[in-house]
Amino acid sequence: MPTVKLHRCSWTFAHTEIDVCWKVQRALNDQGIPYEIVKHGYGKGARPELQRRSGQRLLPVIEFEDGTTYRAESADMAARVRAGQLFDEAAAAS
Ligand SMILES: N[C@@H](CCC(=O)N[C@@H](CS)C(=O)NCC(=O)O)C(=O)O
Repeated sequence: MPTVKLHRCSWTFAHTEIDVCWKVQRALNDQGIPYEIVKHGYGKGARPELQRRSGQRLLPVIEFEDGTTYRAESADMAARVRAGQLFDEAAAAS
């Protein structure tokens, strides 16, 4: 299975569903999808690299091995992971 990078906040209040990054991280854990964490500082002005890669500045973002990125509402991202469709290009296009 390919490895992905999970771009997420550098901190977390608690491992709860309120933490949007953790929501996606937990889905990856539960699905057994290997990932590396890339931590980002907080603040909309602090993420020029994320902006360049994904075209926007919010986290979480999943980066695939080919460098393409996936960003949606965290609940939708987690649902796609849990549905086993993370690597499904049809899901990405929908
Ligand atoms: N409703 C969005 C919220 C995304 C969001 O606010 N992400 C935070 C995670 S820390 C963020 O990037 N905040 C920094 C900012 O707004 O610049 C989701 O669930 O994905």
